Order: sequence, then C-alpha cells, then structure tokens
Amino acid sequence: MRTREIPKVSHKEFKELASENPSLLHENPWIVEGYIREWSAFEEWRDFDKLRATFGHLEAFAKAPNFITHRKSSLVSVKTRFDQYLDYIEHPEHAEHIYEDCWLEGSFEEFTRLGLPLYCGTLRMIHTADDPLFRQVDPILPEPLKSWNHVLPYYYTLFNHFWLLVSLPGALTPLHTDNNGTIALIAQLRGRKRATLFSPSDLQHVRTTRGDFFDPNLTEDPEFPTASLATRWHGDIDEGEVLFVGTNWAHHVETLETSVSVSFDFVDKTNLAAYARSNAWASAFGARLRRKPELIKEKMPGLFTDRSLSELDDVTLGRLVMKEVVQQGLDRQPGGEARSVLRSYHSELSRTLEPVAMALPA
Ligand SMILES: O=C(O)CCC(=O)C(=O)O
Repeated sequence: MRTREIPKVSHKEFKELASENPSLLHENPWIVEGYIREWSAFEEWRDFDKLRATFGHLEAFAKAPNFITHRKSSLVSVKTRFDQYLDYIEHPEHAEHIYEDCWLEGSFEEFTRLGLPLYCGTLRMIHTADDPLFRQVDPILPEPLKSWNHVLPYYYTLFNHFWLLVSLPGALTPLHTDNNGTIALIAQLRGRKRATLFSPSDLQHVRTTRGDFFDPNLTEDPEFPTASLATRWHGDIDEGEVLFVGTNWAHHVETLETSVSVSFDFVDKTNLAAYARSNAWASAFGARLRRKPELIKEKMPGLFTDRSLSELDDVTLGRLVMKEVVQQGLDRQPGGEARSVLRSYHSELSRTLEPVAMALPA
C-alpha cells in the first residue's frame, strides 16, 4: 500500500495555501500548527480538575472502541457521568470498581478481553450556534476558513457537531467517514494521536458494499482484496495541532498519549452542496417532524395534507420542510453574508429535491 505523510504547516503557511486554493481541505488531509494555542480552552480543558469542575455533571457514554464499523467487531460500553469517566482516566486500574453495574453493552470481563480503553467520545456540550462555549475555542477555524454552521437552521440540534474527546493510550476510533458531508477538525489540546486516512476515491478499496470498513492495522484482509491499491495518508497530531479531514475522507485514529481533543464538524462554501445532499440530517429532521406533526402545521400551514405527509419518506419530508424554513429565513433576512449562504443552501436543497415526483399544494 502506498503511504503518504499528512503535510504539517504553520498557520501562516496554511493561510497562504488556502487563499490560493479554497478546496485544499478536500484534496488531502492537513495538520495545522499553533492557532489553537490562542483558545482559552487550550489551557483550561487539558486540566482534568478544571474539566471535572465545569463538565463533570454531564451524562455521557464511554465505549471500547469509540464505535464499530465492521459487522464482526465487538464493542462494550458504559453509561457514565463525565466526572466518573475522569476517575477512570486517572485510575484505569480501578475500572471494575468505577463501572460496577454500569455496563450497557458487554461486561467488565469482555472489556478486559478486548484490551482497549474506554473512550468517551459522546459528551454533548453544545446545543446551539450561539453557545457561550464557542468563545473558549475562538477562532475555531484558522484564517481564511469560515464556517457557515451558524446560518444553517437546526445545525446543532440535528446532530452533535462539537465534541470533547478524552482518551487513554490505545483508545481507538476505527476507520469511518463522517455523516452529513461535513469537514471535520480534530484539535489536540493534550497528548498525541495517530491518524490514518483514505481519500473518497479510495473508499472502494477500504469499504465493502455493505458498509464494513478495513482495519488499517492489518497488512491484508481477504475481505478487502484491493486494499493495497489505496493510498494511506498518515500523521501524528501533537499538542497544539489540528488535523483537518475533508468531506467523505475515511479516518482511523489511535490515541498514543492520554489525550484531550476537540472535534468539530463544519460546513463552508466548499461542502454546502454535500451537506444539502446528505441523507443523515434530513432523515433525522424528517423523523422528528413526523413525531411532532403539529410543528409543521404551526410553522407552515397548508404545506402538506395528512395524506401527502404519510406518503413521504423521512429524508424527503426533512428536506422539503428545511427548504421552507430556509425560505422563511430568507424572507426575514435583509442582506449580508447570512442571506447569501441561505440563498445558496436553498438552491442546493431545490436541486436535491428536483427528482421528487410529487404534487404539493402551491
Ligand atoms: O479523535 C478521534 O479519536 C476520532 C475523532 C473523529 O473521528 C471525528 O471527529 O470524526
């Protein structure tokens, strides 16, 4: 398998490169040094006592591995409070006692057999675009990148797009691609991680048609007969560095040193169309609307009859209602960048909906 090193650049170099080539995050992964040292979270969130005081009360899950992406893999998990998880991070040798009676999937014995540390990758700290926590991770993107997340309706309620990830050496996030066509960043506040990535055009070699992913730690696997044709991008993310993962790039991450990272998914001008086309948010939105049809009736009376509603699948329902929400946003928005983002989003949603053959009331 051909191997390539992920380029590591200073913020200054990145700014020059990204100004010349706005699509660079989709062409290969990048590690950008330095700019997150300006975050107040950079000092505060690497300190377990401060993390405990601020976020200790939050409910979370810890899993070994972080999740699974192959039908033959095994996973164990516990439901935990974040402070309890930090007890585990500080004293992994007390796992049996700390997580007595907490196993949701598997058991302590299975966890021991798996030999992987529990990974807390699901802590939900942010629910809205104007959450004050964003001030602690400012600037979340290096110049000249600009996130459009805050303009996209329901972005932070449809999926969790901001995580604090805490893990012990050996913790594993297996190979996967992110939902929603987003670009991801993994910002290393403490410790070190090793990343392996494959481009969207190499997915045919590292993902089966049923959706199982290759394990890059294996030299060969008969289930992935063409894996050797793929190019493996690899690099270590050190403290103060940020890995950028473009839309639909598969990534596999191993923790090398006790680690605190922030992971953030974003949409900008380069992936708005991929976001609009993605089924994941549309399906979640459609399912939510179906559970609460009064939301549609209240916000957009006359859009659907009960019959047309029941004939739509969740994805189409989610997209149609989102298009209407965006149109209402446009009607309220006098001008400026937000308006032009909404206009582009509206036209991408319209394009995606073109093949939907259905009659809606005018
Ligand atoms: O840091 C990790 O372990 C993986 C994070 C990740 O895969 C993501 O944020 O998409």
